[in-house]
Amino acid sequence: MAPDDKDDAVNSPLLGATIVSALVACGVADVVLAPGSRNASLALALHEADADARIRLHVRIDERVASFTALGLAKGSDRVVAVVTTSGSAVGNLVPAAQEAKAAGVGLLLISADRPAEMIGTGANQTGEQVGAFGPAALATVRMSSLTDDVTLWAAAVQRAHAMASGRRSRRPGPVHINAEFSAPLIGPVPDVDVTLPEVNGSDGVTVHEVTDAARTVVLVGDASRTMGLEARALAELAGVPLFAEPSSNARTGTNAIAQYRLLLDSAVGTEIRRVVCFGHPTLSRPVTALLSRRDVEVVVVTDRADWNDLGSRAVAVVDRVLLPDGDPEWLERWLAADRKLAEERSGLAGWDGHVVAEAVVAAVGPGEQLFFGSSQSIRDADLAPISHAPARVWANRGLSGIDGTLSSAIGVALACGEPTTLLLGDLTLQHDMGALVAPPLEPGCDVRVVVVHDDGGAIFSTLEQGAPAHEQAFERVFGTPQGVDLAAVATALGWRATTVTGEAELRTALFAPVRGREMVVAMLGRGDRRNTEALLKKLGQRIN
Ligand SMILES: Cc1ncc(C[n+]2csc(CCOP(=O)(O)OP(=O)(O)O)c2C)c(N)n1
Ligand SMILES: [Mg+2]
Repeated sequence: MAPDDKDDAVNSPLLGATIVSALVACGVADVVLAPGSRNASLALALHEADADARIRLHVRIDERVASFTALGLAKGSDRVVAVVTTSGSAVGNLVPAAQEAKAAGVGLLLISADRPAEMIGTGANQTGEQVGAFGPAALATVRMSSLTDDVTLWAAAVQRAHAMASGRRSRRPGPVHINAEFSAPLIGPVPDVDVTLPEVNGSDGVTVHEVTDAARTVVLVGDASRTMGLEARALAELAGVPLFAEPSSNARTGTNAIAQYRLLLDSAVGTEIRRVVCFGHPTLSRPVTALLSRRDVEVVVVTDRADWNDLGSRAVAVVDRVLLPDGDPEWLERWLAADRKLAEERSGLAGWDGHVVAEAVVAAVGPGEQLFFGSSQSIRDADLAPISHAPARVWANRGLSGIDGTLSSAIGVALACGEPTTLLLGDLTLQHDMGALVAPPLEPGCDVRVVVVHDDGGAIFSTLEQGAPAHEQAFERVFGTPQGVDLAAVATALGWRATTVTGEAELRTALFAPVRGREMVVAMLGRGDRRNTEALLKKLGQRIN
């Protein structure tokens, strides 16, 4: 204990034990702990609960790794997961995972041990403003103190926090703020304003939207849970309409899925779309955003969330379910034919690039396995890969599409599901979460294969405006950011089995072996051709008739 520590902690062991017991009573199964002094009573209570098999404890030294591991555990188990830290700057390291959890709607309990409030601002060691540390990322803050010894009150506080985290009390609980700013002049003639508002699902009951004519309709699925993905796929197949499914939609399979829909949206058949039934959170491409913003396209949003996604603000209905009549078989056949034709044209271009890696990974994982995609180019390359008819369960952090915490999240999914998990990600994304390469020897392990697309820098930026020749001088230093790291050597030093591959056959051989323990496959690529390849693909897609 620090000499400036004035608090009287006689009730602290009781508080720590009460919090842990209340977590167990609420049904929390996994807790991630980052050790410290202030949270010692929680650490001991958690250790005991783990020994009694009342919870599963995961200890991580880095709070950011701990919190993204908790995020992955929560996603994989579809349950609230707690992450426990000590006081001070430790707490701030939970912010990125909290932001992702907020955006993606994942239940986390962020439990920080703090000093008594009276010591804040005195200069006492490790005293900072922890209340409010998450800003808008946290749905609410519940406070507890060992100045009392009221176990009932403490337990109730944990239960309240759990109920809010789980979303049990409403679809998506949290404070809502409307801030209207009025500038002078404040009065004048009142203009006529004609607004059309979407039909929105209510807070109780299930809203069904019946579409009477499914002509020129498509089903689009962004990042989505397995349940939602299955629902979307079933709708498309029952109605016989094309299915556009992002890699983390859990719907990218079956007879109606159009593998290269993104490239076909500007083709002749793409311009004929008149209705999109949209599930999940589409984030991957500008052509999709443009489609959802088109004035000649009616958008119907299917969601179980109060904060639905309507990228182009064009939704005519926001509902729990949609009924579609039979679509036109010719419409579906035109899409399937366009997809086949584009695939043929692309096959002549195939070289060793990110598309080949993504294709090989998608083809290598199957039912009973988990597949996690990092942000950036890898998931977009997988969005053009052939449809898998025996897909794995798929995951990605698409709430805010960060490149942070990706390996931690995938390890969390692997720990939660207990199934072989493959992660496909870029080299910078991996380096952003290098701490997660540390495999704590006393902790539960998992089978995880990390496939790194090592093109030494951010390939995605070459495809964007900053990749144009005009910015060539600055590009490598401020966008490409090559780090020159031998990732296989780093992984090996931290106890991973690592292989480096430089061609497709080698990659497929490496992926063929079953996933056992912690293994990394580093696919060495160049970034040089990215911009031209993307431009060529765009052109090929536009020309398909
Ligand atoms: C936390 C966070 N910081 C920065 C970004 C911006 N960003 C998007 S992609 C990217 C580069 C990713 O490079 P890499 O992982 O190598 O993937 P590649 O583009 O090469 O496929 C960056 C820095 C982000 N999405 N998230
Ligand atoms: Mg890269």
